[in-house]
Amino acid sequence: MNKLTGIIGGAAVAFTMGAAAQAQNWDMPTPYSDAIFHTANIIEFAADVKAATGGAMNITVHSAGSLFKHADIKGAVRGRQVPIGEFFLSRLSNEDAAYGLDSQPFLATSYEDAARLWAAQKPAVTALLAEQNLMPLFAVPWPAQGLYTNGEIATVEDLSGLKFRAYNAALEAFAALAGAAPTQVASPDIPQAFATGQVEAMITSPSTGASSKAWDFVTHYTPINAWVPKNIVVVNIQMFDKLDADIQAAILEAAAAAEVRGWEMSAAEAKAKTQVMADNGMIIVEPSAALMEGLKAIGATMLADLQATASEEAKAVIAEYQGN
Ligand code: PCA
Repeated sequence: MNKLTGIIGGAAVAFTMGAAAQAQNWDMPTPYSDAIFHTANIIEFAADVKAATGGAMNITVHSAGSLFKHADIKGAVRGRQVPIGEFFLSRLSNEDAAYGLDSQPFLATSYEDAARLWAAQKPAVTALLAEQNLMPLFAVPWPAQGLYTNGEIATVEDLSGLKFRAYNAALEAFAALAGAAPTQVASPDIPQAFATGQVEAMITSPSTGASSKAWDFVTHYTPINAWVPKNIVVVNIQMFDKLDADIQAAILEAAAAAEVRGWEMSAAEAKAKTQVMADNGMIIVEPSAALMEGLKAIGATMLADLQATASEEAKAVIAEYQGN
């Protein structure tokens, strides 16, 4: 139908020929549950696209890894099994360090820093993704990452030997350098991993802390604000290019709105979900100066390691970010 539309001459004609007859249906896999604000934001994005196109573009969101598992979403969009999908951007750090900079401990720790980092990172990420026929639509940060433990953690030494939940390579390295024993656990499996003793501590946002009911398995939350990692929504460029110009424009406009809205949702979450954890009996402790000093020293080691091995693109992003 797309080819035919192209042959008979064009976007505007096809678009006005009747939305229902021409309706495009896109399936969109996302990794996180409906309880997570990223998913809510994406559902709103899909609704915006549908409204703006008069129903001609219908994006069905398949959340919580129900269509493709998190690890497979990028490949599914690249391989045109689906036209669009969401994933945790720094998962791709093994492809190029430029993807992982938002998960470098203490490189960018506030929303202001995160916005500057994304501005520096976006051209590099866009160029890298284009090599795989992918285009970013929008990226939204999680709240700053904090520490979940049983008992108070006064210094880095207190983390020694703890079985530690990790979600990417940077967190695994960070935990290992802190003397902990990291294990990769996907976010839906967090409660189970704590319940079975597979892990006993973690670093994640208050969003994931609250959605996984951290109060069932840890006593303390320490907002170390270690980094502000992002989820990204990408489209397959070839599949996007096949759409009518009006629909493309509607998607880009809804994406720009979703990015703004997502950053606002994230900032509101940070406070609200920390409060949910307190209301459920968790003890919220400000980190000691000694703990922060120790953790930042690990961050400095990791950044030096990264600088030694990173692509020129990644190093240029860091330089631009730090120079601003
Ligand atoms: N939640 C996700 C990624 C970062 C975050 O805050 C997780 O814990 O898997």
